[in-house]
Amino acid sequence: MKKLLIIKLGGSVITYKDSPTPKARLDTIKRLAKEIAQIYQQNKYQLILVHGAGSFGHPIAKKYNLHQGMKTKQQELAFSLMDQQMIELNSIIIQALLKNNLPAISLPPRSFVQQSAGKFAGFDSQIIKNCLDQNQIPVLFGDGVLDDKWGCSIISGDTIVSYLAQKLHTHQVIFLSDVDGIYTSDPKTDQTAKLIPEISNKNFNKVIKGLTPTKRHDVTGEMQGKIISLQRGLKDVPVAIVNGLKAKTLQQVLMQASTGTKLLLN
Ligand code: IP8
Repeated sequence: MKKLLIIKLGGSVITYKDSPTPKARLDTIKRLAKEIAQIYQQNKYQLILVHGAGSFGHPIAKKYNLHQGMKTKQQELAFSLMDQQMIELNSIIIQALLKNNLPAISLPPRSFVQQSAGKFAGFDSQIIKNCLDQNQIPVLFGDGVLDDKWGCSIISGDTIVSYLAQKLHTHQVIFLSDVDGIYTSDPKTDQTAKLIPEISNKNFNKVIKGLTPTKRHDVTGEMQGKIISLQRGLKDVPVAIVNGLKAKTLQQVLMQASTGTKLLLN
């Protein structure tokens, strides 16, 4: 029986997140595709991949306030353009996976998720199970979706990860970030920030307080949003948050080498 691994490729790992226009980290994507192929070839795991939006989604969502709905013609067009940009990013990733002989299949959330006033209420995960049964690797992503109250809203890849992890019998969730894990404060601006090796129910609230989002280019709450959506969804599923910009971290996590932040809530 294969174990289910859900891997989130963070937007800051697969794109230059601070770029105002879409810009992919092609070399990193290539390397990660190779590393994912090595895991797949071990024949021990079923894989679900979920990727973030980075500069393909956040700047345009922020510019046109698409996380708060669409009312104007300009927003309608921007929503369409954002969705197209996400397809482009997804296609770059699928192509890299295919080059490594991975049977990756794209599942754009906009085609099966509808939200209500920005709130996610789940979706039918049977399609994902069917893909896994056929040895396919479903690839989902944070996306712009229709919203019955606002017209449109954004679903973060993190929400999808925590939903799937609770719906399916998940062995482990791995988040690839552009830093080594969760820190006591933002390691990019605070030199005194310290890596938190483990998050449990005990230190959860304290950790959350230290994570103040910069909101520069991000419409889904950065690390704080990530952890909060994890806490809602992930009970009893081990989570590792590690640096995807460093080679071989994925393998290290699976070999239980202590790296990054481990999170286990119950
Ligand atoms: O980067 C956001 O997904 P995330 C999706 O996983 C868009 O939070 C389109 C901004």
